[in-house]
Amino acid sequence: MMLNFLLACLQASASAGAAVGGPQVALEYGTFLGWTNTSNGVELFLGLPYAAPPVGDKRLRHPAPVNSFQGVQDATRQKADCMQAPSALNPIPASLLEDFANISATTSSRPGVVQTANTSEGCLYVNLFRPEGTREGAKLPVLFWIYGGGGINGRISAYVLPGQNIVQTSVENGQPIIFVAVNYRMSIWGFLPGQEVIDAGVSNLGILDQRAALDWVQKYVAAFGGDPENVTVSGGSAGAICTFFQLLMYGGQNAPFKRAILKSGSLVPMAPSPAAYPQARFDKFVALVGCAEAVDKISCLRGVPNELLAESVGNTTFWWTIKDLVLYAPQVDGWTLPDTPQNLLRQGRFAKVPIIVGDVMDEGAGFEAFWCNVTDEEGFEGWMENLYVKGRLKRNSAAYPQDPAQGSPFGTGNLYQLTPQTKRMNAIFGDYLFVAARRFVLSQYTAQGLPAWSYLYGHSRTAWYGASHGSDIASLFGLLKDQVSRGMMTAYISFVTTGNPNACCSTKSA
Ligand SMILES: *[C@@H]1O[C@H](CO)[C@@H](O)[C@H](O)[C@H]1NC(C)=O
Ligand SMILES: *[C@@H]1O[C@H](CO)[C@@H](O)[C@H](O)[C@H]1NC(C)=O
Ligand SMILES: *[C@@H]1O[C@H](CO)[C@@H](O)[C@H](O)[C@H]1NC(C)=O
Ligand SMILES: *[C@@H]1O[C@H](CO)[C@@H](O)[C@H](O)[C@H]1NC(C)=O
Ligand SMILES: *[C@@H]1O[C@H](CO)[C@@H](O)[C@H](O)[C@H]1NC(C)=O
Ligand SMILES: CC(=O)N[C@H]1CO[C@H](CO)[C@@H](O)[C@@H]1O
Repeated sequence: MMLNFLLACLQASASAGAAVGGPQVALEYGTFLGWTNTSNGVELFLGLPYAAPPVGDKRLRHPAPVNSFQGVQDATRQKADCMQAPSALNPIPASLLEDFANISATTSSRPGVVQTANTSEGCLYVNLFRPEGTREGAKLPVLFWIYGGGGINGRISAYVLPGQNIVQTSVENGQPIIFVAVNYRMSIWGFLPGQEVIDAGVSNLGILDQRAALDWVQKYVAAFGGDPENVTVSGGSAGAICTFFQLLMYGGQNAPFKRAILKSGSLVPMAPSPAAYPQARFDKFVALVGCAEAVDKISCLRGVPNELLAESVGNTTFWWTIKDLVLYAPQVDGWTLPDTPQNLLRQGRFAKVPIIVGDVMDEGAGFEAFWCNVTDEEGFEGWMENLYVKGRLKRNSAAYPQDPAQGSPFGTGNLYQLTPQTKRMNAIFGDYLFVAARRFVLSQYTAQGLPAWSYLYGHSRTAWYGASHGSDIASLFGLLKDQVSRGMMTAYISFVTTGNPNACCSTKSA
Protein backbone atom coordinates (compact mmCIF):
# COMPACT_ATOMS: atom_id res chain seq x y z
CA MET A 1 0.00 0.00 0.00
CA MET A 2 2.66 2.42 1.11
CA LEU A 3 4.83 1.42 -1.82
CA ASN A 4 2.01 2.00 -4.29
CA PHE A 5 1.45 5.42 -2.84
CA LEU A 6 5.13 6.27 -3.14
CA LEU A 7 5.22 5.04 -6.71
CA ALA A 8 2.20 7.13 -7.58
CA CYS A 9 3.96 10.15 -6.11
CA LEU A 10 7.11 9.44 -8.06
CA GLN A 11 5.15 9.07 -11.28
CA ALA A 12 3.31 12.29 -10.61
CA SER A 13 6.49 14.24 -10.07
CA ALA A 14 8.10 12.61 -13.09
CA SER A 15 5.24 13.68 -15.33
CA ALA A 16 5.61 17.22 -14.04
CA GLY A 17 9.30 16.89 -14.75
CA ALA A 18 9.43 19.51 -17.46
CA ALA A 19 8.70 22.18 -14.90
CA VAL A 20 11.17 21.03 -12.23
CA GLY A 21 13.88 23.52 -11.52
CA GLY A 22 11.87 26.68 -12.11
CA PRO A 23 11.54 29.30 -9.37
CA GLN A 24 8.99 28.47 -6.70
CA VAL A 25 7.16 30.88 -4.43
CA ALA A 26 5.19 29.67 -1.42
CA LEU A 27 2.14 31.74 -0.48
CA GLU A 28 -0.22 30.91 2.36
CA TYR A 29 -2.80 29.54 -0.08
CA GLY A 30 -0.51 27.62 -2.40
CA THR A 31 2.95 27.17 -3.84
CA PHE A 32 3.52 28.31 -7.41
CA LEU A 33 6.14 27.17 -9.86
CA GLY A 34 7.29 29.73 -12.41
CA TRP A 35 9.55 29.63 -15.45
CA THR A 36 12.80 31.37 -16.26
CA ASN A 37 13.29 32.70 -19.76
CA THR A 38 17.05 32.37 -20.03
CA SER A 39 17.06 34.44 -23.23
CA ASN A 40 16.15 37.63 -21.41
CA GLY A 41 16.69 36.84 -17.75
CA VAL A 42 13.06 37.22 -16.75
CA GLU A 43 11.10 34.91 -14.48
CA LEU A 44 7.43 34.44 -15.33
CA PHE A 45 4.60 33.41 -13.01
CA LEU A 46 1.50 33.03 -15.18
CA GLY A 47 -2.06 32.60 -13.98
CA LEU A 48 -1.70 33.28 -10.27
CA PRO A 49 -5.25 33.29 -8.88
CA TYR A 50 -6.08 36.36 -6.78
CA ALA A 51 -9.75 35.58 -6.07
CA ALA A 52 -12.09 32.62 -6.30
CA PRO A 53 -13.49 31.92 -9.77
CA PRO A 54 -16.64 34.10 -10.02
CA VAL A 55 -18.77 31.29 -11.42
CA GLY A 56 -22.09 29.71 -10.45
CA ASP A 57 -23.57 31.54 -7.49
CA LYS A 58 -20.43 33.72 -7.36
CA ARG A 59 -21.32 35.28 -10.74
CA LEU A 60 -22.19 38.99 -10.42
CA ARG A 61 -20.78 39.15 -6.92
CA HIS A 62 -17.75 40.84 -5.41
CA PRO A 63 -14.48 38.97 -5.89
CA ALA A 64 -14.38 36.29 -3.18
CA PRO A 65 -11.31 35.09 -1.22
CA VAL A 66 -8.99 32.94 -3.26
CA ASN A 67 -9.17 29.15 -2.85
CA SER A 68 -6.33 27.15 -1.31
CA PHE A 69 -4.33 24.71 -3.39
CA GLN A 70 -2.56 21.50 -2.39
CA GLY A 71 0.73 20.67 -4.03
CA VAL A 72 2.86 22.80 -6.28
CA GLN A 73 0.79 24.70 -8.84
CA ASP A 74 2.01 25.12 -12.40
CA ALA A 75 2.40 28.84 -13.10
CA THR A 76 4.40 28.35 -16.27
CA ARG A 77 1.41 28.45 -18.64
CA GLN A 78 -1.21 31.05 -19.47
CA LYS A 79 -4.59 30.44 -17.77
CA ALA A 80 -8.00 31.54 -19.04
CA ASP A 81 -8.71 35.16 -19.90
CA CYS A 82 -12.02 36.82 -19.05
CA MET A 83 -15.07 36.69 -21.29
CA GLN A 84 -14.60 38.96 -24.27
CA ALA A 85 -17.75 40.76 -25.29
CA PRO A 86 -18.60 40.20 -28.88
CA SER A 87 -18.15 43.43 -30.73
CA ALA A 88 -17.34 44.95 -34.04
CA LEU A 89 -13.77 45.16 -32.85
CA ASN A 90 -13.32 41.44 -32.41
CA PRO A 91 -11.06 39.67 -32.85
CA ILE A 92 -8.56 42.51 -33.11
CA PRO A 93 -8.16 43.29 -29.41
CA ALA A 94 -6.89 39.74 -28.97
CA SER A 95 -3.70 41.29 -30.24
CA LEU A 96 -3.97 44.73 -28.74
CA LEU A 97 -0.52 45.52 -29.93
CA GLU A 98 -1.35 45.75 -33.61
CA ASP A 99 -1.67 48.96 -35.52
CA PHE A 100 -5.00 50.61 -34.94
CA ALA A 101 -5.38 50.76 -38.69
CA ASN A 102 -6.04 47.08 -38.57
CA ILE A 103 -9.03 47.66 -36.34
CA SER A 104 -10.71 49.96 -38.78
CA ALA A 105 -9.88 47.77 -41.70
CA THR A 106 -11.68 44.82 -40.15
CA THR A 107 -14.56 46.63 -38.52
CA SER A 108 -17.83 45.15 -39.63
CA SER A 109 -21.03 47.14 -39.63
CA ARG A 110 -22.76 44.82 -37.19
CA PRO A 111 -21.42 43.28 -34.01
CA GLY A 112 -20.95 39.57 -34.35
CA VAL A 113 -20.54 36.92 -31.71
CA VAL A 114 -16.91 36.01 -31.47
CA GLN A 115 -15.45 34.07 -28.60
CA THR A 116 -11.81 33.21 -28.44
CA ALA A 117 -10.38 29.91 -27.42
CA ASN A 118 -9.27 30.45 -23.87
CA THR A 119 -11.83 32.67 -22.25
CA SER A 120 -13.86 31.70 -19.24
CA GLU A 121 -15.87 33.24 -16.44
CA GLY A 122 -13.22 31.83 -14.08
CA CYS A 123 -10.50 34.25 -15.07
CA LEU A 124 -9.35 36.18 -12.00
CA TYR A 125 -5.62 35.75 -12.46
CA VAL A 126 -2.55 37.94 -12.47
CA ASN A 127 0.64 37.34 -14.45
CA LEU A 128 3.80 38.37 -12.64
CA PHE A 129 7.25 39.01 -14.16
CA ARG A 130 10.45 39.62 -12.19
CA PRO A 131 14.17 39.76 -12.86
CA GLU A 132 15.83 36.35 -12.74
CA GLY A 133 17.11 35.51 -9.29
CA THR A 134 14.89 37.99 -7.42
CA ARG A 135 14.16 36.70 -3.95
CA GLU A 136 11.96 37.63 -1.03
CA GLY A 137 13.36 40.75 0.62
CA ALA A 138 14.58 42.35 -2.63
CA LYS A 139 11.85 44.99 -2.27
CA LEU A 140 11.62 45.86 -5.96
CA PRO A 141 9.10 48.51 -7.05
CA VAL A 142 6.01 47.12 -8.79
CA LEU A 143 4.31 48.25 -12.02
CA PHE A 144 0.71 47.04 -12.00
CA TRP A 145 -0.93 47.06 -15.46
CA ILE A 146 -4.65 47.26 -16.32
CA TYR A 147 -5.22 46.47 -19.99
CA GLY A 148 -7.62 48.45 -22.19
CA GLY A 149 -10.28 47.31 -24.62
CA GLY A 150 -13.33 49.47 -24.06
CA GLY A 151 -14.47 47.63 -20.95
CA ILE A 152 -15.48 44.73 -23.19
CA ASN A 153 -12.22 43.26 -24.44
CA GLY A 154 -8.67 42.76 -23.27
CA ARG A 155 -6.53 40.05 -21.74
CA ILE A 156 -3.30 39.56 -19.86
CA SER A 157 -2.26 36.84 -22.28
CA ALA A 158 -1.52 39.68 -24.75
CA TYR A 159 1.12 41.05 -22.37
CA VAL A 160 3.39 38.06 -21.84
CA LEU A 161 6.19 39.33 -24.07
CA PRO A 162 5.54 43.02 -23.20
CA GLY A 163 5.84 42.16 -19.50
CA GLN A 164 9.17 40.47 -20.10
CA ASN A 165 10.44 43.35 -22.22
CA ILE A 166 9.75 45.98 -19.61
CA VAL A 167 11.34 43.93 -16.81
CA GLN A 168 14.37 43.21 -18.99
CA THR A 169 14.77 46.92 -19.73
CA SER A 170 14.40 47.80 -16.06
CA VAL A 171 17.32 45.51 -15.24
CA GLU A 172 19.43 46.98 -18.05
CA ASN A 173 18.64 50.47 -16.74
CA GLY A 174 19.76 49.54 -13.24
CA GLN A 175 16.22 50.19 -11.94
CA PRO A 176 14.82 46.66 -11.66
CA ILE A 177 11.05 46.34 -11.24
CA ILE A 178 8.35 43.67 -11.03
CA PHE A 179 5.51 43.79 -13.59
CA VAL A 180 2.03 42.51 -12.70
CA ALA A 181 -0.86 42.39 -15.21
CA VAL A 182 -4.43 41.80 -14.06
CA ASN A 183 -7.40 40.04 -15.65
CA TYR A 184 -10.69 41.62 -14.60
CA ARG A 185 -14.31 41.00 -15.47
CA MET A 186 -15.71 43.19 -18.25
CA SER A 187 -18.91 43.81 -20.17
CA ILE A 188 -22.02 42.36 -18.52
CA TRP A 189 -19.85 40.19 -16.25
CA GLY A 190 -17.91 43.10 -14.77
CA PHE A 191 -19.68 46.34 -15.64
CA LEU A 192 -23.36 45.47 -15.82
CA PRO A 193 -25.16 48.83 -15.68
CA GLY A 194 -28.50 49.71 -14.11
CA GLN A 195 -30.25 50.66 -10.90
CA GLU A 196 -31.01 47.02 -10.03
CA VAL A 197 -27.28 46.33 -10.06
CA ILE A 198 -26.59 49.22 -7.71
CA ASP A 199 -29.45 48.21 -5.42
CA ALA A 200 -28.06 44.67 -5.23
CA GLY A 201 -24.65 46.10 -4.25
CA VAL A 202 -22.88 44.46 -7.19
CA SER A 203 -21.98 47.49 -9.29
CA ASN A 204 -18.48 48.15 -10.66
CA LEU A 205 -17.27 44.55 -10.26
CA GLY A 206 -14.50 45.12 -12.82
CA ILE A 207 -12.83 47.79 -10.74
CA LEU A 208 -13.46 45.73 -7.60
CA ASP A 209 -11.56 42.89 -9.30
CA GLN A 210 -8.68 45.25 -10.05
CA ARG A 211 -8.73 46.42 -6.44
CA ALA A 212 -8.74 42.82 -5.19
CA ALA A 213 -5.65 42.19 -7.31
CA LEU A 214 -4.00 45.34 -5.94
CA ASP A 215 -4.80 44.03 -2.44
CA TRP A 216 -3.27 40.70 -3.49
CA VAL A 217 -0.11 42.62 -4.43
CA GLN A 218 -0.09 44.27 -1.00
CA LYS A 219 -0.31 40.89 0.68
CA TYR A 220 1.85 38.70 -1.51
CA VAL A 221 4.26 40.63 -3.72
CA ALA A 222 6.90 40.70 -0.97
CA ALA A 223 7.13 36.91 -1.27
CA PHE A 224 8.13 37.44 -4.92
CA GLY A 225 10.70 40.08 -3.96
CA GLY A 226 8.44 43.09 -4.51
CA ASP A 227 7.86 46.12 -2.31
CA PRO A 228 4.17 46.59 -1.42
CA GLU A 229 5.01 50.16 -0.39
CA ASN A 230 6.21 50.97 -3.90
CA VAL A 231 3.35 50.06 -6.25
CA THR A 232 2.44 52.09 -9.37
CA VAL A 233 -1.00 51.41 -10.83
CA SER A 234 -1.22 51.96 -14.60
CA GLY A 235 -3.15 51.19 -17.72
CA GLY A 236 -3.92 52.17 -21.29
CA SER A 237 -7.18 53.39 -22.83
CA ALA A 238 -10.03 51.78 -20.84
CA GLY A 239 -7.24 50.58 -18.57
CA ALA A 240 -6.22 54.20 -17.98
CA ILE A 241 -9.83 55.14 -17.34
CA CYS A 242 -10.00 52.26 -14.84
CA THR A 243 -6.73 53.46 -13.30
CA PHE A 244 -8.38 56.81 -12.76
CA PHE A 245 -11.29 55.03 -11.09
CA GLN A 246 -8.75 53.36 -8.80
CA LEU A 247 -7.68 56.88 -7.74
CA LEU A 248 -11.30 57.89 -7.15
CA MET A 249 -12.50 54.69 -5.47
CA TYR A 250 -13.95 55.17 -1.99
CA GLY A 251 -13.09 58.85 -2.40
CA GLY A 252 -9.36 57.96 -2.35
CA GLN A 253 -9.36 56.24 1.05
CA ASN A 254 -6.74 53.53 1.67
CA ALA A 255 -5.49 53.32 -1.90
CA PRO A 256 -3.06 50.37 -2.14
CA PHE A 257 -0.55 52.15 -4.43
CA LYS A 258 1.81 55.11 -4.37
CA ARG A 259 1.75 56.39 -7.96
CA ALA A 260 -0.30 56.13 -11.14
CA ILE A 261 0.29 56.23 -14.90
CA LEU A 262 -2.61 56.98 -17.24
CA LYS A 263 -1.84 56.20 -20.87
CA SER A 264 -4.52 57.62 -23.19
CA GLY A 265 -7.47 57.88 -20.86
CA SER A 266 -8.29 59.46 -17.51
CA LEU A 267 -11.48 61.07 -16.32
CA VAL A 268 -14.84 60.19 -17.83
CA PRO A 269 -17.42 62.73 -16.68
CA MET A 270 -20.62 61.05 -15.58
CA ALA A 271 -24.15 61.79 -14.57
CA PRO A 272 -25.24 60.64 -11.14
CA SER A 273 -26.75 57.19 -11.69
CA PRO A 274 -28.90 55.80 -12.93
CA ALA A 275 -28.24 57.32 -16.31
CA ALA A 276 -31.01 56.49 -18.75
CA TYR A 277 -28.83 55.02 -21.44
CA PRO A 278 -27.04 52.31 -19.43
CA GLN A 279 -30.35 51.47 -17.77
CA ALA A 280 -31.87 50.84 -21.19
CA ARG A 281 -29.04 48.48 -21.94
CA PHE A 282 -29.69 46.56 -18.73
CA ASP A 283 -33.41 46.34 -19.49
CA LYS A 284 -32.74 45.08 -22.98
CA PHE A 285 -30.21 42.57 -21.77
CA VAL A 286 -32.39 40.99 -19.06
CA ALA A 287 -35.21 40.75 -21.59
CA LEU A 288 -32.96 38.94 -24.07
CA VAL A 289 -31.99 36.29 -21.53
CA GLY A 290 -35.46 35.81 -20.08
CA CYS A 291 -35.02 37.61 -16.76
CA ALA A 292 -37.24 40.64 -17.41
CA GLU A 293 -40.14 39.32 -15.35
CA ALA A 294 -38.08 37.93 -12.48
CA VAL A 295 -38.65 39.46 -9.05
CA ASP A 296 -34.89 39.40 -8.48
CA LYS A 297 -33.35 40.00 -11.89
CA ILE A 298 -29.76 39.75 -10.68
CA SER A 299 -30.42 36.40 -9.05
CA CYS A 300 -32.11 35.27 -12.26
CA LEU A 301 -29.01 36.26 -14.25
CA ARG A 302 -26.91 33.97 -12.02
CA GLY A 303 -28.90 31.02 -13.33
CA VAL A 304 -28.53 31.79 -17.04
CA PRO A 305 -26.09 29.56 -18.97
CA ASN A 306 -22.95 31.51 -19.71
CA GLU A 307 -23.20 30.73 -23.43
CA LEU A 308 -26.55 32.53 -23.60
CA LEU A 309 -25.12 35.55 -21.78
CA ALA A 310 -22.25 35.63 -24.23
CA GLU A 311 -24.50 35.43 -27.24
CA SER A 312 -26.98 37.98 -25.98
CA VAL A 313 -24.51 40.66 -25.02
CA GLY A 314 -23.69 41.12 -28.71
CA ASN A 315 -27.28 42.12 -29.32
CA THR A 316 -27.13 44.97 -26.84
CA THR A 317 -24.17 46.71 -28.41
CA PHE A 318 -24.45 49.10 -31.31
CA TRP A 319 -21.54 50.98 -32.67
CA TRP A 320 -23.26 53.77 -34.48
CA THR A 321 -23.91 55.97 -31.52
CA ILE A 322 -20.98 57.63 -29.90
CA LYS A 323 -22.35 56.74 -26.49
CA ASP A 324 -21.45 53.14 -27.14
CA LEU A 325 -17.77 53.92 -27.39
CA VAL A 326 -17.67 53.99 -23.63
CA LEU A 327 -19.38 50.71 -23.68
CA TYR A 328 -19.41 49.23 -20.25
CA ALA A 329 -18.05 51.63 -17.68
CA PRO A 330 -18.32 51.92 -13.92
CA GLN A 331 -21.30 53.88 -12.60
CA VAL A 332 -21.79 56.24 -9.72
CA ASP A 333 -23.10 53.88 -7.06
CA GLY A 334 -22.58 55.96 -3.92
CA TRP A 335 -20.12 53.44 -2.55
CA THR A 336 -17.16 52.46 -4.74
CA LEU A 337 -17.79 55.84 -6.43
CA PRO A 338 -19.31 58.08 -3.76
CA ASP A 339 -19.92 60.92 -6.24
CA THR A 340 -19.43 61.68 -9.92
CA PRO A 341 -15.80 61.48 -11.11
CA GLN A 342 -15.66 65.20 -11.91
CA ASN A 343 -16.98 66.14 -8.44
CA LEU A 344 -14.59 63.79 -6.65
CA LEU A 345 -11.67 65.28 -8.56
CA ARG A 346 -12.70 68.88 -7.89
CA GLN A 347 -13.31 68.19 -4.22
CA GLY A 348 -9.94 66.53 -3.76
CA ARG A 349 -11.59 63.24 -2.86
CA PHE A 350 -9.12 60.94 -4.60
CA ALA A 351 -5.80 59.22 -3.89
CA LYS A 352 -3.33 62.10 -4.01
CA VAL A 353 -0.43 60.26 -5.59
CA PRO A 354 1.95 61.52 -8.29
CA ILE A 355 0.70 60.79 -11.80
CA ILE A 356 1.80 60.68 -15.40
CA VAL A 357 -1.04 61.28 -17.83
CA GLY A 358 -0.23 61.17 -21.54
CA ASP A 359 -1.85 60.98 -24.93
CA VAL A 360 -0.99 60.25 -28.53
CA MET A 361 -1.24 63.07 -31.08
CA ASP A 362 -4.29 61.73 -32.92
CA GLU A 363 -6.40 60.05 -30.23
CA GLY A 364 -9.57 60.37 -32.30
CA ALA A 365 -8.21 59.15 -35.63
CA GLY A 366 -9.48 55.76 -36.70
CA PHE A 367 -12.77 55.89 -34.88
CA GLU A 368 -14.37 57.51 -37.93
CA ALA A 369 -14.76 54.08 -39.44
CA PHE A 370 -17.82 53.85 -37.20
CA TRP A 371 -19.29 57.00 -38.71
CA CYS A 372 -18.26 56.82 -42.35
CA ASN A 373 -21.82 57.69 -43.36
CA VAL A 374 -21.39 61.17 -41.85
CA THR A 375 -20.45 63.07 -44.95
CA ASP A 376 -21.99 66.55 -44.78
CA GLU A 377 -22.71 69.42 -42.41
CA GLU A 378 -26.12 68.07 -41.47
CA GLY A 379 -24.76 64.64 -40.69
CA PHE A 380 -22.01 66.28 -38.68
CA GLU A 381 -24.52 68.21 -36.58
CA GLY A 382 -26.48 65.03 -35.90
CA TRP A 383 -23.27 63.37 -34.83
CA MET A 384 -22.45 66.30 -32.55
CA GLU A 385 -25.80 65.98 -30.85
CA ASN A 386 -24.91 62.45 -29.99
CA LEU A 387 -21.91 63.81 -28.11
CA TYR A 388 -24.26 65.23 -25.47
CA VAL A 389 -23.12 68.72 -26.35
CA LYS A 390 -26.36 69.92 -27.90
CA GLY A 391 -26.29 73.27 -26.15
CA ARG A 392 -22.71 73.92 -27.13
CA LEU A 393 -23.09 72.79 -30.70
CA LYS A 394 -22.51 76.17 -32.30
CA ARG A 395 -19.47 77.02 -30.24
CA ASN A 396 -17.85 73.66 -30.89
CA SER A 397 -18.57 73.72 -34.61
CA ALA A 398 -16.80 77.06 -34.78
CA ALA A 399 -13.80 75.76 -32.85
CA TYR A 400 -13.52 72.84 -35.25
CA PRO A 401 -14.12 74.22 -38.73
CA GLN A 402 -14.60 71.98 -41.70
CA ASP A 403 -11.06 72.55 -42.85
CA PRO A 404 -9.19 69.30 -43.30
CA ALA A 405 -5.86 71.05 -42.79
CA GLN A 406 -6.89 71.72 -39.18
CA GLY A 407 -8.19 68.21 -38.55
CA SER A 408 -6.64 64.97 -37.42
CA PRO A 409 -4.34 63.30 -38.39
CA PHE A 410 -2.81 66.68 -37.69
CA GLY A 411 -0.22 68.23 -39.96
CA THR A 412 -1.35 66.40 -43.08
CA GLY A 413 -2.96 69.25 -44.99
CA ASN A 414 -5.87 68.19 -47.14
CA LEU A 415 -4.85 64.57 -47.33
CA TYR A 416 -6.43 61.49 -45.75
CA GLN A 417 -10.07 62.36 -45.52
CA LEU A 418 -12.41 59.40 -45.67
CA THR A 419 -15.27 61.90 -45.97
CA PRO A 420 -15.19 65.72 -45.85
CA GLN A 421 -16.16 65.48 -42.15
CA THR A 422 -13.65 62.85 -41.12
CA LYS A 423 -10.69 64.87 -39.95
CA ARG A 424 -12.95 67.26 -38.12
CA MET A 425 -14.68 64.43 -36.25
CA ASN A 426 -11.32 62.88 -35.47
CA ALA A 427 -10.13 66.11 -33.89
CA ILE A 428 -13.29 66.53 -31.86
CA PHE A 429 -13.49 62.95 -30.73
CA GLY A 430 -9.86 62.90 -29.62
CA ASP A 431 -10.38 66.05 -27.59
CA TYR A 432 -13.74 64.93 -26.28
CA LEU A 433 -12.74 61.59 -24.86
CA PHE A 434 -9.02 62.05 -24.16
CA VAL A 435 -7.33 65.41 -24.51
CA ALA A 436 -9.89 67.59 -22.71
CA ALA A 437 -10.06 65.10 -19.85
CA ARG A 438 -6.28 65.01 -19.57
CA ARG A 439 -6.06 68.79 -19.44
CA PHE A 440 -8.82 68.98 -16.85
CA VAL A 441 -7.05 66.41 -14.69
CA LEU A 442 -3.76 68.27 -15.03
CA SER A 443 -5.34 71.61 -14.17
CA GLN A 444 -6.99 70.12 -11.10
CA TYR A 445 -3.72 68.51 -10.04
CA THR A 446 -1.90 71.79 -10.48
CA ALA A 447 -4.58 73.76 -8.63
CA GLN A 448 -4.33 71.30 -5.75
CA GLY A 449 -0.54 71.45 -5.69
CA LEU A 450 -0.01 67.81 -6.66
CA PRO A 451 2.83 66.41 -8.79
CA ALA A 452 1.85 65.49 -12.33
CA TRP A 453 3.73 64.84 -15.58
CA SER A 454 2.39 64.72 -19.10
CA TYR A 455 3.51 63.78 -22.60
CA LEU A 456 2.26 63.68 -26.16
CA TYR A 457 3.40 60.75 -28.28
CA GLY A 458 3.69 61.16 -32.04
CA HIS A 459 6.35 58.67 -33.01
CA SER A 460 4.59 55.70 -34.55
CA ARG A 461 2.43 57.22 -37.29
CA THR A 462 0.51 55.89 -40.24
CA ALA A 463 -0.69 58.06 -43.12
CA TRP A 464 -4.44 57.76 -42.60
CA TYR A 465 -4.49 57.59 -38.83
CA GLY A 466 -1.48 59.60 -37.71
CA ALA A 467 -0.37 58.67 -34.20
CA SER A 468 -3.67 57.00 -33.38
CA HIS A 469 -5.10 55.63 -30.17
CA GLY A 470 -2.93 52.72 -29.06
CA SER A 471 -0.14 53.48 -31.51
CA ASP A 472 2.26 54.04 -28.59
CA ILE A 473 1.82 50.67 -26.98
CA ALA A 474 4.45 48.98 -29.12
CA SER A 475 6.90 51.65 -27.96
CA LEU A 476 5.94 51.33 -24.32
CA PHE A 477 6.46 47.59 -24.30
CA GLY A 478 9.63 47.39 -26.33
CA LEU A 479 8.10 45.88 -29.43
CA LEU A 480 9.58 48.68 -31.49
CA LYS A 481 13.30 48.45 -31.03
CA ASP A 482 14.31 52.08 -31.22
CA GLN A 483 15.36 55.04 -29.09
CA VAL A 484 11.83 56.33 -28.61
CA SER A 485 10.73 52.98 -27.29
CA ARG A 486 13.74 52.90 -25.04
CA GLY A 487 13.00 56.42 -23.82
CA MET A 488 9.35 55.73 -23.13
CA MET A 489 10.12 52.57 -21.18
CA THR A 490 12.87 54.33 -19.31
CA ALA A 491 10.57 57.20 -18.27
CA TYR A 492 7.91 54.79 -17.03
CA ILE A 493 10.44 52.63 -15.17
CA SER A 494 12.10 55.67 -13.64
CA PHE A 495 8.73 56.93 -12.40
CA VAL A 496 7.86 53.51 -10.96
CA THR A 497 11.20 53.42 -9.15
CA THR A 498 11.65 56.99 -7.99
CA GLY A 499 8.38 58.86 -8.56
CA ASN A 500 10.11 60.98 -11.21
CA PRO A 501 10.05 59.97 -14.90
CA ASN A 502 13.27 61.88 -15.55
CA ALA A 503 15.44 60.28 -12.88
CA CYS A 504 17.10 57.48 -14.77
CA CYS A 505 20.06 56.24 -14.28
CA SER A 506 22.69 54.60 -16.33
CA THR A 507 20.69 54.49 -19.57
CA LYS A 508 22.45 52.29 -22.05
CA SER A 509 21.77 52.97 -25.66
CA ALA A 510 19.44 50.50 -27.34
C1 LIG B 1 11.95 34.63 -24.07
O1 LIG B 1 12.69 35.81 -24.33
C2 LIG B 1 12.98 36.04 -25.70
C3 LIG B 1 13.87 37.26 -25.77
O2 LIG B 1 13.21 38.35 -25.17
C4 LIG B 1 11.68 36.21 -26.45
O3 LIG B 1 11.95 36.39 -27.83
C5 LIG B 1 10.82 34.96 -26.27
O4 LIG B 1 9.57 35.14 -26.90
C6 LIG B 1 10.60 34.69 -24.80
N1 LIG B 1 9.91 33.41 -24.65
C7 LIG B 1 8.65 33.32 -24.22
C8 LIG B 1 8.08 31.96 -24.20
O5 LIG B 1 7.99 34.28 -23.86
C1 LIG C 1 -5.36 27.98 -25.28
O1 LIG C 1 -4.74 27.26 -24.24
C2 LIG C 1 -4.05 26.11 -24.68
C3 LIG C 1 -3.58 25.34 -23.46
O2 LIG C 1 -3.11 26.20 -22.49
C4 LIG C 1 -2.90 26.54 -25.61
O3 LIG C 1 -2.21 25.42 -26.09
C5 LIG C 1 -3.48 27.33 -26.78
O4 LIG C 1 -2.44 27.83 -27.58
C6 LIG C 1 -4.34 28.47 -26.31
N1 LIG C 1 -5.01 29.08 -27.43
C7 LIG C 1 -5.03 30.40 -27.61
C8 LIG C 1 -5.80 30.87 -28.81
O5 LIG C 1 -4.49 31.19 -26.88
C1 LIG D 1 10.76 52.76 -3.84
O1 LIG D 1 11.90 52.11 -4.35
C2 LIG D 1 12.99 52.95 -4.59
C3 LIG D 1 14.06 52.15 -5.29
O2 LIG D 1 14.26 50.93 -4.64
C4 LIG D 1 13.47 53.55 -3.28
O3 LIG D 1 14.51 54.44 -3.52
C5 LIG D 1 12.31 54.29 -2.62
O4 LIG D 1 12.68 54.72 -1.35
C6 LIG D 1 11.09 53.40 -2.51
N1 LIG D 1 9.96 54.19 -2.08
C7 LIG D 1 9.25 53.87 -1.02
C8 LIG D 1 8.07 54.75 -0.74
O5 LIG D 1 9.52 52.94 -0.32
C1 LIG E 1 -29.01 38.06 -31.51
O1 LIG E 1 -29.31 38.67 -32.74
C2 LIG E 1 -29.22 37.80 -33.85
C3 LIG E 1 -29.39 38.61 -35.12
O2 LIG E 1 -30.54 39.41 -35.04
C4 LIG E 1 -30.27 36.70 -33.70
O3 LIG E 1 -30.17 35.80 -34.77
C5 LIG E 1 -30.00 35.97 -32.39
O4 LIG E 1 -31.03 35.00 -32.17
C6 LIG E 1 -29.99 36.91 -31.23
N1 LIG E 1 -29.57 36.16 -30.05
C7 LIG E 1 -30.04 36.41 -28.83
C8 LIG E 1 -29.61 35.51 -27.74
O5 LIG E 1 -30.79 37.34 -28.61
C1 LIG F 1 -25.40 56.62 -40.06
O1 LIG F 1 -25.92 55.32 -39.83
C2 LIG F 1 -26.51 55.15 -38.55
C3 LIG F 1 -26.87 53.69 -38.38
O2 LIG F 1 -27.65 53.24 -39.47
C4 LIG F 1 -27.70 56.08 -38.39
O3 LIG F 1 -28.24 55.96 -37.09
C5 LIG F 1 -27.25 57.52 -38.60
O4 LIG F 1 -28.35 58.38 -38.53
C6 LIG F 1 -26.56 57.65 -39.93
N1 LIG F 1 -26.04 59.00 -40.07
C7 LIG F 1 -26.21 59.69 -41.19
C8 LIG F 1 -25.63 61.07 -41.19
O5 LIG F 1 -26.75 59.24 -42.16
C1 LIG G 1 -4.75 47.38 -43.02
C2 LIG G 1 -3.45 47.26 -42.32
O1 LIG G 1 -2.84 48.23 -41.92
N1 LIG G 1 -3.03 46.01 -42.10
C3 LIG G 1 -1.82 45.71 -41.37
C4 LIG G 1 -2.18 44.96 -40.12
O2 LIG G 1 -1.04 44.54 -39.42
C5 LIG G 1 -0.20 43.68 -40.16
C6 LIG G 1 0.90 43.21 -39.23
O3 LIG G 1 1.52 44.30 -38.61
C7 LIG G 1 0.32 44.42 -41.38
O4 LIG G 1 1.12 43.56 -42.16
C8 LIG G 1 -0.87 44.90 -42.21
O5 LIG G 1 -0.44 45.67 -43.29
